[in-house]
Amino acid sequence: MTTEIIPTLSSFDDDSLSNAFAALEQQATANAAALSGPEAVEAFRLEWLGRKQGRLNDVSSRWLKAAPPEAKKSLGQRFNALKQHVESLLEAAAGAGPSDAALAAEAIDITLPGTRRLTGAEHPITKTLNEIVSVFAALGYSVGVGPEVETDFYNFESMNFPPGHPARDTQDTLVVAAQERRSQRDRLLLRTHTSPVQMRTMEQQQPPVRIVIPGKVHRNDAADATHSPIFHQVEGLCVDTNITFSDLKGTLDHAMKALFGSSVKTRFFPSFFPFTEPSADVQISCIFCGGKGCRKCKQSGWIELLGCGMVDPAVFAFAQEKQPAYDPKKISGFAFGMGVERIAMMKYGISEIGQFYAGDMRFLGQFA
Ligand code: 2NM
Repeated sequence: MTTEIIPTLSSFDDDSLSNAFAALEQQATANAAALSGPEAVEAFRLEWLGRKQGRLNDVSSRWLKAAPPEAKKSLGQRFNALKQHVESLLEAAAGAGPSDAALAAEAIDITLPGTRRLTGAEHPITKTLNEIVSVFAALGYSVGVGPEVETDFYNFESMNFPPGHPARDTQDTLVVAAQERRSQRDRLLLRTHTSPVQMRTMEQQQPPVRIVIPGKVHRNDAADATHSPIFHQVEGLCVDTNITFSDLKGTLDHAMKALFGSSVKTRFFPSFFPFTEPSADVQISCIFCGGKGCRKCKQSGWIELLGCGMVDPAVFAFAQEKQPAYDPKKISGFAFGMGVERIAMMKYGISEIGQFYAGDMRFLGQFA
């Protein structure tokens, strides 16, 4: 848009006024023709009709004031004609925007009810995982995380799974392809448990250690009602001087009461895990029948829920390679591991593990 100011008028005869006003009209017409978009139209309005700096204001204050009395009437008429012309230009330019029909189509009917936004909720697996973690956090445990793609060393070797152990077989483990060039210990796989994070933690941190590791794990299992190749675990590790099996029993008994209710009982059965010695399976009194015997507990009154044991000195020996303080003659520890899906299924009475991953809002909405 041009920014020429209004010229000074020296003579006020009819010809001079005609020429001066014709020039302004021509300018306004040319300006208006070049307008595109609502901002340009508004700038045009300000430039010509603005109350303080508009050109018409200038004409009125400078020409009209300077005019001799006999020229004022003629000048005023021309001024009004010019103003009308500019206003009609403005109207035409503004009208070139969206049509009334287009505006109506875009309009919002504010009398209609609003669109309700769904409130998000924790997934039942996340919720259960957080509950388990909170129970241990309250006992002073910290939370560790680590990679889901692990090396054979951290996932198996350092956990005392000897070469040839069936768990190392690709029948049970999902491995990363094309790694023939790597040594056995550096080969990558999808972690089958969160225990490697405990070894990584011990390498970084001297005892005492109290840590829980929640996370996703992978097994080369066929999916069925209670198995999924991807599931979640919470594992825990406690290392200090004079940690005993009684500490393990007391800790897990407390944790099960905190998770399932204070009337729940626990019992420990001898078991085997490569990374613990002695090892135990933990059962809780059936939360459905209170221990009397029902279909859920196969009439036994007990339900098996997790594995645990005293950390094997062979595991500490691997930690000692980086942290000499993990001397099995000076320290001891216990470890445990539980499946989050299994606990969530028990807590909420879910019979198909696949429900957790199907993304069906009718299922998930029940946990909101
Ligand atoms: C289980 C059962 C028993 C376990 C052992 C360790 C570590 F790192 F200390 F060796 N982490 N987790 C463990 C022991 C896990 O899960 C069923």
